[in-house]
Amino acid sequence: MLKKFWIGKDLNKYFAGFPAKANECTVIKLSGDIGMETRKIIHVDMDAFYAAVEQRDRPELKGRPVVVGGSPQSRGVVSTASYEARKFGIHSAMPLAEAYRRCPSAVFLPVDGAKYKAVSKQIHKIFTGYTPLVEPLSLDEAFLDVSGSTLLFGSAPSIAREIKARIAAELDLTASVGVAGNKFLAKLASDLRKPNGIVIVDPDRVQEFLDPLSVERVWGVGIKTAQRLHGLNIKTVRDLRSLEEERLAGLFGSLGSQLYLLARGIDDRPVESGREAKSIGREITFDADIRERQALETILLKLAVSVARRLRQEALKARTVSLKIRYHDFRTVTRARTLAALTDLDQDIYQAACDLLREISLRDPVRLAGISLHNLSDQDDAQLSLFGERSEEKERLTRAIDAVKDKFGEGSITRARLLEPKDK
Ligand code: TTP
Ligand code: MG
Repeated sequence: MLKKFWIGKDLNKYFAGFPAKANECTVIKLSGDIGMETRKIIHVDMDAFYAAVEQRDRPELKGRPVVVGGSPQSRGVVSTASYEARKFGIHSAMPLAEAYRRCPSAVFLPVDGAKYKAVSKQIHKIFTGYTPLVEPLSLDEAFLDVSGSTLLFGSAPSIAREIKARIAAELDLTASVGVAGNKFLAKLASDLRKPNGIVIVDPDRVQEFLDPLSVERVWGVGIKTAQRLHGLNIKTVRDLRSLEEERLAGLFGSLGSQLYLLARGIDDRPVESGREAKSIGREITFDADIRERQALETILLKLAVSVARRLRQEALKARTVSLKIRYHDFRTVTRARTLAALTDLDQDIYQAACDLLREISLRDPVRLAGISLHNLSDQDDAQLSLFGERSEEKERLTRAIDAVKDKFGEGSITRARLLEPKDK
């Protein structure tokens, strides 16, 4: 079967001539929001960034302890320290006076924000040579989704190696890089062999990779949560996995449900590269697993009504509808469809989601369904109806329903199919 890759506005700009049109109506694998089984994420984090830039620009500082943050006589704190200075126990956020006490022979330098910003721009430019889906976390750190780039640039690990090599050759700096199937794992990986490291998480050995790590490394676990977990004798990710989902949710609320998934290496957060990548989505985890298509379609309707309403509240329209299904064993598939025209109507989104559901096997029970909208725009590019019925009429009806909801609340009007038997 011919595999089609979605090429949105961004990607078209980048990879002109690739065999797909942005506005054709086709079932696609949406780069940036594809199922975790195929997503390829790279996390890059520069080593001792401010200090490394200073050492590069003043070669006499290479190999010496360098502390960036200001004069040791000032009351400021350390922004960062070179790896040579870290051997003395100096680290970010430590008072400069304390850093001086630990290593009086270190070179103390002021923070040159403009310079680091300029270098950061150069690094970003290298990233966007491989994918437009780049999400910077700070001046020296970013996620890249290269799922749609491998045909052109090779495997994710080879892209990661190339990026490291280019940062070294073109900027004379080193970076640590993680490659994995999601953001959580990629960020963990980049941190494991610092400085100048590369860690590739084999999708088949995620649990092996995660289990020995301490719970503090799990996204969302701060000092307080770590203390509570230690109190329960939970020290490693392997220990964390022994807690049942209900128990974790009871202990930590929604963070608990997140920890349950992360401990199993599951993280669906997409790489968000700015306004164009902004998405609106909603998902529901069911109380009990579902197998029946009709029950799932009812849930899709509820989700479609909800995300379409959000869209209209933000005065946006969407071109791409994405459906996520998670099975009882956490396998997750995502399918997306680019529509022929922008829409903010419940029916259009519901219809697209139902079409996508037909692409997905329902042999196994499902524990979660989600709809997300991508390729959002505040421009009205077409009055065309997508699915036959006259669009104007549907729009008028939708506005009227919104007006009632604005006035009387979200529950004031509900589609008959969404009513529970007891409501009838
Ligand atoms: P980090 O990536 O946290 O640190 P780093 O790059 O210096 O060292 P490494 O990643 O190898 O451990 O932060 C990036 C830059 O952000 C850092 O060079 C300086 C700045 N920074 C601060 O100004 N204050 C802080 O508290 C931290 C943590 C970083
Ligand atoms: Mg860094």
